[in-house]
Amino acid sequence: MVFLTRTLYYAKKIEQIEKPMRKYLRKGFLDHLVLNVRSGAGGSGFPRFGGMGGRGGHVFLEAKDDMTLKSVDNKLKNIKLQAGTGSNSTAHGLIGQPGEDITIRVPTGVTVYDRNKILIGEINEPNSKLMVAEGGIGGCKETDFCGRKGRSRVIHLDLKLISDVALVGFPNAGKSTLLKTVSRAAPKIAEYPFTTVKPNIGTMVFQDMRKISMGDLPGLIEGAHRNVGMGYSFLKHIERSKMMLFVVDIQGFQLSARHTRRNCLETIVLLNKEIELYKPDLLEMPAMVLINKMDTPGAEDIFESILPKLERLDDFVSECPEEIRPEKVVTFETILKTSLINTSKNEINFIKKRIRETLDKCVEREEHEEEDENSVVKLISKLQKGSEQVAPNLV
Ligand SMILES: Nc1nc2c(ncn2[C@@H]2O[C@H](COP(=O)(O)OP(=O)(O)OP(=O)(O)O)[C@@H](O)[C@H]2O)c(=O)[nH]1
Ligand SMILES: [Mg+2]
Repeated sequence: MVFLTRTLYYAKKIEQIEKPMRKYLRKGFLDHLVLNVRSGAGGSGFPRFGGMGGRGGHVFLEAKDDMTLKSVDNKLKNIKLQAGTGSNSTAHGLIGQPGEDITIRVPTGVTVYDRNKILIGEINEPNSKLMVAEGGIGGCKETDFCGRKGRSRVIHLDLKLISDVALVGFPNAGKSTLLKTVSRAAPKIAEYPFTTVKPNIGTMVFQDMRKISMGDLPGLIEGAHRNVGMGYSFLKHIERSKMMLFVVDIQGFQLSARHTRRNCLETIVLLNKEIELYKPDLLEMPAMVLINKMDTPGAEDIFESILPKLERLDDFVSECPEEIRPEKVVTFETILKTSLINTSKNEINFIKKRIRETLDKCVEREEHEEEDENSVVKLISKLQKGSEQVAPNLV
């Protein structure tokens, strides 16, 4: 009996961890797609004259900004993704023509894996190409003049959105309101949690035509890394961003009467913890926090009391209960407060300016660090070369 109870307990735990994303939540947004592709076979060689068959066609993926995985899926449904066969070598044409390649247009930001989840490659630049199945070589002396077969491959396309700034926050904090305020995007906004069920990207345009893209992600809650709420699958979209922007409600958050109420500081610590549990490296990314809903009762007093703790988050975190305490603590480059439903044009411009400054400051710092690293490498190699030159000749 005890054994059975234990087994059921663990089965339930595994089910909780691997709970798949509910289908209706994924509707309209695909960030994973599986394709079957086949490269072409090589043509036969011509043994009598040493002729070589044409190679089989390759299969490529090419990044295009106007594509989404949904459009790839719609377009390729019922289409056989098979590249052409190389032509045979003949007495009239000793070198066979190569088979026709196929190029599949996919969105920028796709990572490609094979069926065993082994990485084939990434396509992060628009118009860049990646070969996913190489055509068989044409028949020649080495192959006994038989063309090699094409390669059949199952490929997994995993899309991670690319935006400069990723919005991170609990549900209802005002992430979509921020995106709507600073860009021309029109995300859905409502007073209930989980209004946003798929990522949206908007672009902030500045007077000097500088553009900064911002990704609005579905809200995170405690246990997101275990796929609770909208789940962890959206956390991956932070990975390709340059900066995280935490948006939090000054009044904190409570999902329902059954759940613990978390105050504003706790929501920040919990977001930190969820990101850490997903991928601690993400916490090295530059971050900024926007405390929203400053129009609500007592907001100014709460802000005054939490500001010193926010500025020294490390100290505050060390006093937090163990279950919410992260090991690695995020550092906020900028702390702002606002009321997004009452913003004037000046305030919107101020928020945009601070986001831009924070982003640029961090990028600049990274470049400096890279330069410093490069100059150290150069110095070492110079010293090594120098020592080679002055080393006494012992012969
Ligand atoms: N009082 C007040 N309400 C706000 C403010 N900003 C946003 N709201 C309201 O808060 C609610 C949630 O806003 P959203 O922008 O949808 O929040 P979200 O973070 O995108 O929420 P999810 O998509 O559920 O994760 C809406 O009813 C907004 O009108 C604010 O500054 N003050
Ligand atoms: Mg939203």
